[in-house]
Amino acid sequence: MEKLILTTALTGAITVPSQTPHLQYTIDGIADDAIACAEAGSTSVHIHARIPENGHPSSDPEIVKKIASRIKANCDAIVCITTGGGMGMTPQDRLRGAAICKPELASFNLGSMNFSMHPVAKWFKPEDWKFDWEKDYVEGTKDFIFRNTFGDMEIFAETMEKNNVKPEFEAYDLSHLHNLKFLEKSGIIKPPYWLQFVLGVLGGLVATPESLIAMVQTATNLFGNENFRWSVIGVGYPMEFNMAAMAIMMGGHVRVGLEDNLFVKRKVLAKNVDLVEKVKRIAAEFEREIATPDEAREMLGLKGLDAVDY
Ligand code: KMH
Ligand code: ZN
Repeated sequence: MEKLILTTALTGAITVPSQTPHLQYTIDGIADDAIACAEAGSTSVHIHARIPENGHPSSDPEIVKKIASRIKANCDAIVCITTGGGMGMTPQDRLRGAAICKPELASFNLGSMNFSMHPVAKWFKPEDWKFDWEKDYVEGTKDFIFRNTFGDMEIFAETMEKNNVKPEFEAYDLSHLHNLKFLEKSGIIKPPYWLQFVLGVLGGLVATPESLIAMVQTATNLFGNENFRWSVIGVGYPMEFNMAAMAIMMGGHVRVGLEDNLFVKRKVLAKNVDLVEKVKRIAAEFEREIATPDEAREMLGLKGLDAVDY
């Protein structure tokens, strides 16, 4: 089996500071967290920006550029910049960071969906919220539609093509793979694909072995084994590690990180690096080596850090 591409998703745009003291949201905090994960063996880091003063998700390309630049100055990890952004951002807002920084990878979300975490709000008493924006933000996800229309996806595809940014396709359900097939048949996107199966979002496919096998099987049927590589994200604990263990056994790849899961064990809050170390232990038991960034660049056909614009 080929080496394991281990991606770490550091902050996302849904995890809020009150959920865990380990969520980094300053420029140096996020970048240094990424560097620590790279030093621990993470092949690729997936970054979202936050407003440094209060941790609110941000699409400010200048913040994104400062985070990506600090990471590049200190390690050779692949940087994947989000175009998923967060609640309240337009598709154009969401694209700015990737369009300006021209990273090797940027996320490309394959369909619209409900993307909610409102049940989390009931765990907090009013005085528990660290920042005044959090409660409304979390409760507001009850009515959040994560928009990725076919029109949006054409714009994402054109912008990434123009800036020589390879899409990391985020598929949250089986229909998203069929959407990618439609984009392929329309001549908008062409293989080979780097697919992230994102399982367990409230609004997407649940994170179970059956779901993962269905996603792999559907992708194989639609694109052919030779035309894609896949990685999996299990949202929440223990799903993150259940899916990781399956992917390690099946020859897939893995994403961990506080964007998707806060716990390294039941009720034990984790730093991102703790999640990386746990996946490394699981991979070691299956004798699956972790790919270096350059090995992953070779596997994914990435342009190299000399060609980015940050
Ligand atoms: N924050 C979610 C709404 C991505 O990075 O492209 C979507 C997301 C996926 O984070
Ligand atoms: Zn993301």
